Amino acid sequence: MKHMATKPPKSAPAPRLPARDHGGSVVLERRTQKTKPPQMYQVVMLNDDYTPMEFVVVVLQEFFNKDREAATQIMLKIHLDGKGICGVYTRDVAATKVEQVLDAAHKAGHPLQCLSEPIE
Ligand code: TYC
Repeated sequence: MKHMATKPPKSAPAPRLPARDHGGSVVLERRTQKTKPPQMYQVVMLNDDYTPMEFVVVVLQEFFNKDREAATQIMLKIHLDGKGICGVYTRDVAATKVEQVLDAAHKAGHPLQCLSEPIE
């Protein structure tokens, strides 16, 4: 096989066997934590000339759990700067948020665009 679709699984970590000291008691070695925090993704919303401001504010409240004040600030930032961050999530949650926004915008007939991108 020339190309593998996914990486082969990493081999399992060596089992932590109890060490015995000379007195016969069991001592467990301390291991440093190996699990990394997951890669996080920011959901970025883009400005356009057609989507109503009110629609963007409602989307930010509904899908990104912003209160009306925060949603309005984010919408205005996008309107003025061309884009803005709606929230930061794990990959699948970010992908779901993007889908929800695009679906709501499409159903309402607005060209609103958003995307997710890895951070750091
Ligand atoms: N620029 C839009 C208008 O003037 C409002 C808008 C804000 C659109 C943010 C998209 O992501 C957006 N109606």
